[in-house]
Amino acid sequence: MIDHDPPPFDPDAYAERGYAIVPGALASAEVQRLAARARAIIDAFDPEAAGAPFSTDEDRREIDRYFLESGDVVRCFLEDTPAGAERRAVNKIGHALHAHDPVFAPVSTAARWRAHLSGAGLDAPRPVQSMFIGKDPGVGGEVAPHQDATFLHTAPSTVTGLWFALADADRENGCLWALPGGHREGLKRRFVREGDRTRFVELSEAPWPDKGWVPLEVAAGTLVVLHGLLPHKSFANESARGRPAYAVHFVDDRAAWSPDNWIRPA
Ligand SMILES: O=C(O)CCC(=O)C(=O)O
Repeated sequence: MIDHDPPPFDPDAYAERGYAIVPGALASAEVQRLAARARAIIDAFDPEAAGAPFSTDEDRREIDRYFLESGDVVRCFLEDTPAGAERRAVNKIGHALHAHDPVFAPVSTAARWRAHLSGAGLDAPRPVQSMFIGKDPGVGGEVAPHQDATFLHTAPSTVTGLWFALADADRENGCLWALPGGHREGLKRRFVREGDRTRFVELSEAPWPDKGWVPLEVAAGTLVVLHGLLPHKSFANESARGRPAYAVHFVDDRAAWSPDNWIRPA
């Protein structure tokens, strides 16, 4: 299903800023296939199966077994919509589309993105987590500032995100925002699993800066390569346009996987 060769990206700009923007990484037919596949998964999903709504407030994830058991399956998570809301929107589908979904898996292989991953410093890349993020019009929730290395820890830190826009993303519909250079400031917190419980371990008391964030406004089909220590976030989508995206997170197999990560890959 490779429609075309993905364009290269600039490793120097990546090293400097902590992210790289690669327009045209997915052909438009591929973008449409992925978006249609996500819609089909969501249409087949019974919201009652999801239990409590998924919350984008990180602290409430701690008690969510539905979340903890999703590392090796394809499962829908609900938006935290107010009680009594007519429609229960899906916030995301996770966390093993890269392994199990016939449409998402071929887009997720390391071979296809080898040059980008190697430019980002991963010579033995392995996908460990993936998610489709809906950001539906009017209901797509905020994603609080975070670093992906909080959730996927290796020593040394190697997690690298490949984030694909499946529609044009801009300030109006809740595009990604990043803190350029913030990947050099170290890891702020870790999300660790102890049995069926999880908790955050704070590594720095410094709050996220208010200033310096930049919007990553990109066209559908664009790939954004995200350094695992780069602070990023997105605002709620209050517009009438969706902002679907697909993200796959890779680690380098030569690094030591931290056994207290929430996810337990096979
Ligand atoms: O798409 C978003 O709004 C957030 C995605 C994200 O945080 C990630 O892929 O790590």
